[in-house]
Amino acid sequence: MENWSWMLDESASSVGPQIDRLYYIILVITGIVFVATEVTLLYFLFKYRHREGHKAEYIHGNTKAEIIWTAIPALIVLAIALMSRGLWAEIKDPANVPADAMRVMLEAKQFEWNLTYPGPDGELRTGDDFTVRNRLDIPLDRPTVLEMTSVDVIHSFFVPDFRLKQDIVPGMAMQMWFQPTRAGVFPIGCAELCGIGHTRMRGTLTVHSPADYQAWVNEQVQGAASAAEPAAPAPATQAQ
Ligand SMILES: [Cu+2]
Repeated sequence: MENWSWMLDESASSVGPQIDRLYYIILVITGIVFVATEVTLLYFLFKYRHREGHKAEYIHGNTKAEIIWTAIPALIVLAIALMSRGLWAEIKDPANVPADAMRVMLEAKQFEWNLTYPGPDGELRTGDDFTVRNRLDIPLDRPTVLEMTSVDVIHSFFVPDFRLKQDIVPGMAMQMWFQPTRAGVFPIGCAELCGIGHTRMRGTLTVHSPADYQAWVNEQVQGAASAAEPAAPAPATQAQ
């Protein structure tokens, strides 16, 4: 609790500052509405309290007031939608994914994240791809785009430090890109109650320096190759 703060932690992705800005704008608007509503409530509680000799009277409402208090929130919500629309499209519209982005496939299922990486050839959907469970490892120097699918129910891929969250709906292909701004290890969670093991659906996002990322890829590819080898002699030992 020593580092506790009212403010958000420093973000670790290129879109973080813009999302934080929207967050604080919405926090200020809802904060003002909250305080104004509560103050008004307390005022009326006091003003119309029970007093001897005062009789309650029937009033029918006020159309003008109702129009005003419906229109103002509607305009505020519309303004927030328009303000956030551009950033949403920038992150999630496939047309805006940078051409040099590294493509990683993310398959959500009860209760894990399976991530398929382009192997040493840098191309996804080729023979040297490899799949890792609950680990998203990416290089610092370039954008990453996630191609997200779910095999069972709705999950939500959530990286708080990157300010990214995306529902993954079965039958739909979702995309989201981002560029990390610093190396480090960040938690991944599922933000959609997706079944009994929902809370186990956690992972880590590791941002490596470019050289470290290459080393990690080589390690995974070699690991996959050596894991495949001992599988062949297994029937012979069983036959003894
Ligand atoms: Cu889930």
